[in-house]
Amino acid sequence: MKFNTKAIHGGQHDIDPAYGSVMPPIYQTSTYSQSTPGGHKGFEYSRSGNPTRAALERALASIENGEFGLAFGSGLAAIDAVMKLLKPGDEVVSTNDLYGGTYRLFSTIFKDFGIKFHFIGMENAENIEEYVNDNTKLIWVETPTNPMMNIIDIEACAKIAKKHDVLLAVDNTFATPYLQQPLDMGADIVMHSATKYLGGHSDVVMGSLVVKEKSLAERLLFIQNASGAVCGPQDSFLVLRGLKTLHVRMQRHCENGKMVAEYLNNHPKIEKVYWPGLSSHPNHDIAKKQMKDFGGMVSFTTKGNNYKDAIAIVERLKVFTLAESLGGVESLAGHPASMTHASIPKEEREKTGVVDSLIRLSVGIEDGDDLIEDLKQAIG
Ligand code: P1T
Repeated sequence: MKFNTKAIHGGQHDIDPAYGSVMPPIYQTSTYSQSTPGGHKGFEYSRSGNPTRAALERALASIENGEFGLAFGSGLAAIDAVMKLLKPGDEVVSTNDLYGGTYRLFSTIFKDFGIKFHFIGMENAENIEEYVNDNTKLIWVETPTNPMMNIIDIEACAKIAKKHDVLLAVDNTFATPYLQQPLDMGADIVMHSATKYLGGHSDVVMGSLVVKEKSLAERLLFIQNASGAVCGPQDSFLVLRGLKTLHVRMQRHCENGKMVAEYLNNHPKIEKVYWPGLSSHPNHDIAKKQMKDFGGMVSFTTKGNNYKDAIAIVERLKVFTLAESLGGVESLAGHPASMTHASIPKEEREKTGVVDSLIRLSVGIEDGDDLIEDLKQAIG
């Protein structure tokens, strides 16, 4: 089955044997009757499993070309579950430019649990090997990175992970499986903030993991149930509905992303544009190799690197809404240094390029001309 068909039908065979409904019913229940202890019809308690969530989890596995999907109450809850595979003394090599909340989870909560993190630039994957030792259990990759849009070679990372027998997890939130499928490139775990493109309508907070290997899935399923950070049936339904249009939304996000990136790239007041589709992007060739297109996330800085100029621009935008988050049908603008990445110390974030004039756009699926007009009036 090809991707566009999978997005609609993947894992959804015979969804409602009772009435044949085309969408799964929302099983708004916490528990299930049993004829005798253990005599149930596949579900016993909705933390452990719920039929609506199960329908979504099968769909997630299908679109990522995996075998097992797991849905969580947020993207961070999904990452938290991956980290619980580890023990004190274990080490993680992680992308240094990554979502601020992921950095906070790693560098505060899990650091205090005795896990050591090496935050490094992975644009050249060879850098990773220097930090891998006998204690290393996981390589954590975000690509494209949030918010600098760095591209990391997933296949190269997978080779290193296999060689040293460590897990490779890829946060695929910015790309989505429409653009890249990390499991096919050798990753062990693919993670999403399903809050973003998978849900696609800015109405749900959710996270997901997809894996191929059964023993790894069993460990993660145990953690999902034991820690309990699951999502509810209503939210599962909404994300499943979102998935069905992922391919058409992504196509337009990419078209509009290109239009916006090229407009900004030719604007005299703009210093630098970060979008992997530009031939000037340092890892454009890797993006071309591993992504089908280049997505709708675009970051840029203004000339003079002035905090006030950046704030004035995001305040003047009218079609773009100034807000946290990304990946919905509507265009959003954010100021990473004071919003999504404020939890990263200034000197750390500036090392990766998150300077005061950086603006991040989540380019939506409105008419591209209106988005350009809006940027024109806001930048001047
Ligand atoms: O917000 P939540 O669903 O918990 O997902 C966390 C997360 C994980 N990974 C990436 C790449 C992300 O971008 C996020 C969330 N990001 C934002 C809220 C943001 O505005 O960047």
